[in-house]
Amino acid sequence: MKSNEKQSVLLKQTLNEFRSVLTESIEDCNQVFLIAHEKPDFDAIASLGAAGLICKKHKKAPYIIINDNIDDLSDEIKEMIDKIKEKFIVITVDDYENNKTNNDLLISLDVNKGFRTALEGKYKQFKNIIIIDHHSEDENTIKTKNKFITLEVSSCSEILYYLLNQYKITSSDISYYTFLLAGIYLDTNKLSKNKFPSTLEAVGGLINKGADQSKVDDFFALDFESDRRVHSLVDKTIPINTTVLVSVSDDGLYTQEEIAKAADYALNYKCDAVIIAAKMKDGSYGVSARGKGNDRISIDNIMHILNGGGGNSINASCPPIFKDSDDELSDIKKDIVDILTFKKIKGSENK
Ligand SMILES: [Mn+2]
Repeated sequence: MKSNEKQSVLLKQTLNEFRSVLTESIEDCNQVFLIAHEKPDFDAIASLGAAGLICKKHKKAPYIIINDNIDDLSDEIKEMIDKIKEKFIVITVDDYENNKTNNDLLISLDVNKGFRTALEGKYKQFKNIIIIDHHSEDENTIKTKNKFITLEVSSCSEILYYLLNQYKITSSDISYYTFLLAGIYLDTNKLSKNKFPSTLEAVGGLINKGADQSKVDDFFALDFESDRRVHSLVDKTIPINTTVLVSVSDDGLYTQEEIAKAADYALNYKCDAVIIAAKMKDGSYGVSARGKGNDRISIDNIMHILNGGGGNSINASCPPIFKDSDDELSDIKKDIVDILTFKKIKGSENK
């Protein structure tokens, strides 16, 4: 457990103050658009759904932008999106372009870096932007003064749970609570890491409101073939020094999600951090890093130097890396080792 007993109280106080900005912004615009990061996960979709409920409470029907190719998403994510479509309109970036006005609000959920959403390059078109997120900021953070970004929560779902409570919003469809619970479980690896006093309070609250725990278990049930691939990555893990485990693989078989799961799994070993890089079907290398949250190593910073990524002390990743040399595998390994041994330091950005 992290932080002190006041953490939960403080979170609620700062959220309560932020709420007036959120309310005014929703009320003052023509249309609200909601977006999360590309390749949305449980936390992203759950946050989109809950933010939709907040807009509805303020008499605005939001447009939820999901620009991913639906076929590339997992069955669970597809199921969640289908559920959300019962209440909300889900659109693509093209749809947004055809319907934008000069007084639109964008709410960015579970993401603050501009290049991580399908609206990259279009942020200036919005009159107002609000960011609600739990990842650290850097020079790529979308420019806006209206943001609620804290690293002192498990997930974006946790923030949205408290917002729903403060707005006294209840949903007759318990799926929205189930999704938030799944979001929290994902970003805490089923409450094994990155949890705060407020996280456990949120989990209890969601279960109280009827969140379906067996449904959440279904969401996390392992697919046999995929789990074998996850473990093949874990099997390739080697200690780079006494504290960091690294696995690099060029089979070209893996999904970003599998790479993240391998990193989650390998963090069970005695180490401070894990970095997994593996070639994906499109030829790029996906990278996920996980840390135990101590000060000995900053995976957030490592991902930043490696390829402009980031995260926090527990969870970090960077955009896919394309390599075109004959020896791409050892190139990636060398890049990672160089960063770990301080041979590659990106100027002042090195914390
Ligand atoms: Mn998240």
